[in-house]
Amino acid sequence: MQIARVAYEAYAYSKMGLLFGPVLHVPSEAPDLQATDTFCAHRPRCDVGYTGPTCEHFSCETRNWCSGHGQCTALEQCTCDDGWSSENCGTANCTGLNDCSNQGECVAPDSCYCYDGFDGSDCSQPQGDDLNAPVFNASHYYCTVSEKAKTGTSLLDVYATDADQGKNGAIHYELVPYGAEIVATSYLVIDSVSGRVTLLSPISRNLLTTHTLLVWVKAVDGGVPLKEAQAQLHIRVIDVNDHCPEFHSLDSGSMHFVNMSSEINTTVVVIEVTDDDFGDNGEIIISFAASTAGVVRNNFEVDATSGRISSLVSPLTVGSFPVVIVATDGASNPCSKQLLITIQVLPPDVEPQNLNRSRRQPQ
Ligand SMILES: [Ca+2]
Ligand SMILES: [Ca+2]
Ligand SMILES: [Ca+2]
Repeated sequence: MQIARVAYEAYAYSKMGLLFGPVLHVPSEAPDLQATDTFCAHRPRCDVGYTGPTCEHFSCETRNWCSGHGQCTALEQCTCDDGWSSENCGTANCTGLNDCSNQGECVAPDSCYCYDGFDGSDCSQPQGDDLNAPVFNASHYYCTVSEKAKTGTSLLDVYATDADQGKNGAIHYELVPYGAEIVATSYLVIDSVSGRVTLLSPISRNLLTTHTLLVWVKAVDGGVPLKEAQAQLHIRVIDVNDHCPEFHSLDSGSMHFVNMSSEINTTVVVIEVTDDDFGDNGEIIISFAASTAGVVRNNFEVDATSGRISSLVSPLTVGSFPVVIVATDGASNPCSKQLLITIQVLPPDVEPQNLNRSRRQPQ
């Protein structure tokens, strides 16, 4: 908490005007200090209009950050890009289009969005009948993507046409969940004008219940009422081997007892292993390590799939045997994990059940 104390003292001194350097535009009240605060968390909230680690930079916060159409050149002062005006640069200029003839919205410089019933670049014309629905160039679109593909990766382009003119023939695209499969639309985004589908975020394959995402894509025209068409997107997600086998239930060095006179095929222990990948990447082969002693191999075997270790002969060789278990997945770039256990073969007069019980419940 030393850093926290220093940070707070710096804040307090700044309020008393005892610090030299840039003027700090911090608020009049001290910020709340939390027990787990770090220096960053102690950074004072800046007065409106200021930003930066010590609030030394001016901003155009109350000007909506210049609406993305200008530069903040002084405190709460925007210099607008060409075609934009007003204090916050949020007003587009459509004087070249007769200000949309007062029958539409100027949504960008020299770009009108006409109200229902009006059409044309300056919205001066009446909107005719919407005669035709959009038509996709395919009813199904397919693509494949790795679960490691990054945000912004382009997946495919959809395309539709509309035989009408003006607003009635102007198409925009939308993604629509396929029934209850809303998860697909959370990973994808479509450019409403170009129809390009891109990744909104990487797809975690092990969070999906199926390896193919299904989603509808709509093409919607600007008619009143509008007409639309639908096509189906099939996004096949390829699993990447990003998980290694993991051992469960057993600690490294755990000891397992079996009596030397046990029958052949007596279970000594079952090694539980999981792998969160899919297909071959999630398939697991369990084996003894290559270095396993011959006496272990002569007395025991491990089932590659179930992980069950059982006796091969009777009687068994008495002794304490360290055994390294290897779990390897089936990927082309396989991942392996190892676990050390000890198998102890007991003389005939000692019951392994009693030893296991005493280890689990020490008195
Ligand atoms: Ca149309
Ligand atoms: Ca794996
Ligand atoms: Ca995976």
